[in-house]
Amino acid sequence: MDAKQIATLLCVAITVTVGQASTAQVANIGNLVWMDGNRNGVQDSGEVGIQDVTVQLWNGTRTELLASTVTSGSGTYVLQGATNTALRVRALLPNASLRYSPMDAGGSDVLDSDVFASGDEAGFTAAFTLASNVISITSIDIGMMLPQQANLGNLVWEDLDRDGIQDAGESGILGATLQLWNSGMSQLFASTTSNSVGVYTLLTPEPGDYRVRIIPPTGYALAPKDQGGSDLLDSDFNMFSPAGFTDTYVIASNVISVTHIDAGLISNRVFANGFE
Ligand SMILES: [Ca+2]
Ligand SMILES: [Ca+2]
Ligand SMILES: [Ca+2]
Ligand SMILES: [Ca+2]
Repeated sequence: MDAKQIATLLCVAITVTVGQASTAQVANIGNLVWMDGNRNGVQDSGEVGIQDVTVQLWNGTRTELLASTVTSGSGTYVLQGATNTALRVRALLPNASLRYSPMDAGGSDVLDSDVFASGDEAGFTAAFTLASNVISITSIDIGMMLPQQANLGNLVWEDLDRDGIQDAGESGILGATLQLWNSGMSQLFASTTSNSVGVYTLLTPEPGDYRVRIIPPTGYALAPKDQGGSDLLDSDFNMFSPAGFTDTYVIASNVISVTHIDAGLISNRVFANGFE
């Protein structure tokens, strides 16, 4: 704190002293919006502030916007609010790719994020009331983060004996189309094809509920699903209802990779020959 800041504080203190005890005073409320690189809700060394984030002050019931500002180049903000009345701070996500960090993580209010991460109150703090002798609070901080993405995969194989199980000698199939859909199968997020050894990877945009869909190459049909006792070795795509889709996979926020979503394919040619 430099001499000017001290002088400012003294000035405020004097104002408090001469004012009526029952009169609401004004306090500075702050002070940081930061990029939570490791998504843990804690301000860690190396995590920097985010510039030009709109931060607002609302009344406690969120019916009245009282003040608004934007963060500085170092991610700091200051809002002025009355003491002795319920208030909330709100920070707006500066773009659609960001999310709020987990709230109240770790053990320190100085280092945590103070806004709800989801729900109706996402981006708002809980209501708080500053005592009349408070002139500045700097522990109201907001963490923002990129959502965790997860790789889903990873094998399309030729099920020579048509038992729905990955056996020795059964190799990968090139050129199957794999798609990532929401659980309701109304939104397509990503598409890829299996490579020369039958491997594919789809990247989820964020944690959530997903299904993978397969469109087999010409001449192939799906093997039976969930055969044998091992999810690592079975086929996970429905032959019917909904045909070509897996069941729903719930991808939690701490999941970075799922590699047992595999598809067994049966060659129509082999199938036909078998019944000739
Ligand atoms: Ca962090
Ligand atoms: Ca805090
Ligand atoms: Ca097999
Ligand atoms: Ca599996």
